[in-house]
Amino acid sequence: MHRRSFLLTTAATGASLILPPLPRVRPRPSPAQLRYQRAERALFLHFGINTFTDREWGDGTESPVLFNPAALDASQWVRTARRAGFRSLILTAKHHDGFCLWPSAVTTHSVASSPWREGKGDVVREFTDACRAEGLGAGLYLSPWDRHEPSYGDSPRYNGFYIAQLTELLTRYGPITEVWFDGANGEGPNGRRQVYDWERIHRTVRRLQPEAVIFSDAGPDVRWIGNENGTAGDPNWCTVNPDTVPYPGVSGPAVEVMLQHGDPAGSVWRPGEADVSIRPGWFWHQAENDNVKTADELMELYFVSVGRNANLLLNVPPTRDGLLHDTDVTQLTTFGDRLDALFKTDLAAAARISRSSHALTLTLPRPVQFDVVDLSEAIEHGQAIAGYRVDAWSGGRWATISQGNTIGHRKLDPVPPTRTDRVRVVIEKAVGNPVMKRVGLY
Ligand code: FUL
Repeated sequence: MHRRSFLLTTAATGASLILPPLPRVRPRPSPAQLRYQRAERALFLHFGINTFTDREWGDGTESPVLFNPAALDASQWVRTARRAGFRSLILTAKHHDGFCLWPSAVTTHSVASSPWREGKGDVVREFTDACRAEGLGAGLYLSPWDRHEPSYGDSPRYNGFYIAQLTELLTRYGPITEVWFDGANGEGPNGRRQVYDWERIHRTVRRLQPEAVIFSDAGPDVRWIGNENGTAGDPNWCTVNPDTVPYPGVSGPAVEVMLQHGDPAGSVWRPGEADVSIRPGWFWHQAENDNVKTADELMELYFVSVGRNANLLLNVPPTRDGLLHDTDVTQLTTFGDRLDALFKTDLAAAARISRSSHALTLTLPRPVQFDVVDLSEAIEHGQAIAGYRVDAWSGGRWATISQGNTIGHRKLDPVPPTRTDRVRVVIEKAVGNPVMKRVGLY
């Protein structure tokens, strides 16, 4: 059997492997969630009026006249993403300041009131067209919090306005892969608080873009990982208890733990997405040009996000020209090259595989030297491994080189440089029936 198609099933292997209490039917990913998880990383683009005011959060009083990215070229964003191995991008169509990067029919606070392309431009159009031209997924961020819109805080009215904007974005621009709902929000005018109609918002996405995944603190498809530094918890389960995080923006210690770690006994499948910016801020600021994360730092982030069963959403903000900055492009493409080099040759590719009820052993034709173990569960069957160890055969006995809790879509374990011709993965604990998909050595 080829190693990649190998399945290890410890179906019903005795009670010692099974930890109670568990839902009777283990949650599994939807086809859209599975597609999303397999894509592993996306590029985030924070771009808007803040780019021109040098702020992170605008207050909604900014003049649209400030928006004029003279050299804007969305295909530069998308080509860079592709070159660095990213499979999709997400653009901030509207941030908290309310300025719209597309000509919305329900507000004049948009590109239509700017000098850019003489008020005839549409950044969302150029972005989605560029994604499609390069074969990458296009996602959109539409801030629920809107500090410009007068109806904000008058809940039914603003909900109608928000649904109208969402409908424009989801009907004008072809397939959208991910819809991103931020948890940040504040008071409306006169201290009135907006009560969002999440149910209607979700229904609208499902109706207009049934293939898209919906992101927020509270999913329903993809959950925020609970911090903005790109780091997933360890362990990190794709399952959560939805009652602990009922709506975006809810906070508290239990919420943080649920977002970071998920819950092995959780009743819904809601994998984590780890967002982080390549710069200190989310928007481009001249003063941060010397503070761009290096390819080495991005590699470290990859191991604590993708390597911990989460997707990585890496923000690279376009400049005032409307282009990704040279420094960011260099670090990003070097990062992509490093990943390619690291995962180019799987040293376990020629392994003979044998399995028992709870272990998988790779026997290689000759010794190989590696320092990364790459593990995957067949998550289409759910996530069940709750404890494992990796052993290498050395000096006539097995020595443990790594130990972990859960695996999920992907777990990357850096190990001390190890030379051996035999490796085994032993499943020590499971919730349900663990199905191991793949072991790679790099
Ligand atoms: C936060 C926002 O307030 C930030 O400005 C940024 O958009 C980040 C991704 O999410 O909640």
